[in-house]
Amino acid sequence: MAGIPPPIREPELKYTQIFIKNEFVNSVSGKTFPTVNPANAKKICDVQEGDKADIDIAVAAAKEAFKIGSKWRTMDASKRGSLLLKLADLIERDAQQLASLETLDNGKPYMTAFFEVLFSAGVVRYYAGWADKVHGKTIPVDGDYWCFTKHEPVGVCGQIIPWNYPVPMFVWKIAPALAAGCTLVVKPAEQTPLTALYCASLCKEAGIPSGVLNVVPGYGPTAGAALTGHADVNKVAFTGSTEIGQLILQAAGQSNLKRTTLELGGKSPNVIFADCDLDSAVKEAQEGVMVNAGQCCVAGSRTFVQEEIYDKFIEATKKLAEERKVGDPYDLQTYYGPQIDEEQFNKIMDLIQAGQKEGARLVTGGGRLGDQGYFIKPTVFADVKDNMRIAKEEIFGPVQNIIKFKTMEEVIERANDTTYGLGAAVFTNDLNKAMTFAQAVQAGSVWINCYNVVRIQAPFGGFKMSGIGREFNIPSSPAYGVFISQLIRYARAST
Ligand code: TXE
Repeated sequence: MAGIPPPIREPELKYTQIFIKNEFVNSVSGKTFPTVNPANAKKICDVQEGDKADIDIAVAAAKEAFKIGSKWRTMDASKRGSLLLKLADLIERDAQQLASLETLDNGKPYMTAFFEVLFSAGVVRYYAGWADKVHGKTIPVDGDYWCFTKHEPVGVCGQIIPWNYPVPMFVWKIAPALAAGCTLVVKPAEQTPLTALYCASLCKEAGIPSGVLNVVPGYGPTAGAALTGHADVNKVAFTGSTEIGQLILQAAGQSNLKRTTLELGGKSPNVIFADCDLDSAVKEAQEGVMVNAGQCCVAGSRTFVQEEIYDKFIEATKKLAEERKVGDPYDLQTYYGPQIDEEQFNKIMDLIQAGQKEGARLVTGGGRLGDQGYFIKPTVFADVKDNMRIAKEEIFGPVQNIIKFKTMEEVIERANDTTYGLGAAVFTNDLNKAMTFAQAVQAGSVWINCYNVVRIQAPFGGFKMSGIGREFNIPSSPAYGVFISQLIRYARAST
């Protein structure tokens, strides 16, 4: 595509160690772990494996950097903003390298990775602007007094990120914290440590002082748990499974009542009314679930289709799924690549089999693609019932479940009949229907005639067991917390 530099199929592997106090160091234990290319299941390289001892050192460094009078604490807020602007420029400068590395370590198509890197630079730039605009209030209290509020950075933030969007997740977590003046220890997912370490080197190059940002790759139950249970960590921001989110909340309670932001799983409903623009709804609904090989927290994994257009919708969806190009992620035409690892691959295949056993109609796909790596064919089920496992559990794979419905009242109840509440969408040309659904559905983001529109200026997060708190906030006290808001978007004018 014009304007995009070509991918580097064998990007240089410069950073494979733990990043503490602006230096790359080996783990205390001397242990390493392999990171694997999911497109061929071969080891890319070994990475230093952080554990409790390394987390302790990293937290101590972050605590030191946060001390009153430290370089970071005395830096002008506007200067923090300018460092973030520099970081955004560096991310853009190295977009080709970062995207190539992401494709290698994660398996996502290079084109997607490239745009995610550019998006991430934009996120950093957005927060650069916030650094000197976090204002307090003056409050006319009763009596001979005046009162003002001042926002303070929370302190040492532990940031635990998943593997599905490694660069965006890294910047979503670090940029608001740095803008607010916090210090950080980041634990990237064990499947995808390479781009986080590369970004750490860019933070150093941008001039972020020593100890402010530390990155400790390692496993969840060891390095991750050490971070969440640490008494000197003031906040943990986590994106991952609901199951681990529950553990993190427990660890926060048992250690020091650290604040937590949790962005967890979903089983998002996408409701297609008969009066929609059918072609657009078919395309958006499928992309809403198959993007990133289905490894997306807001994936619209329950497609409710009104009975009048049910058969037509299935036919068009099948055709589209069979046209999708799945395979080599370095090929610019590839729509999606492999699943992240064998565990995720097996989980998805197990759910596909459960769907068949429980009586859903397999319209297309349903199996492995090729004989190496973790590729799965675009899979579509029809006649899915609400109580089937594929309609209840987060699949996190390229599996679209089509469910028939008749009326608005019925579909609202069924859409909300889940423990999750991350995303939801409605396709209709009737504004009343769109607004009725948008207000009744329990979800942090509601899309109308579009799907998966995520913008840095709007809050992002879940209802119910999809999480606590919102991304795209500034972690300062007292003004941050749980703000429940609904995001309603009109991306396309209906004609
Ligand atoms: O997630 P985990 P996994 C969902 C999706 C997927 C399932 C399992 O359904 O199939 O979760 O994926 C760290 N203390 N999502 O196993 O385990 C771990 O090292 C502290 C949705 O990859 O939640 C990694 O850095 N940390 C999701 C991060 O948590 C721990 C994205 C996520 O891993 C830990 C990913 C512990 N005890 C998966 N155990 C989304 N919301 O987008 C693990 N970790």
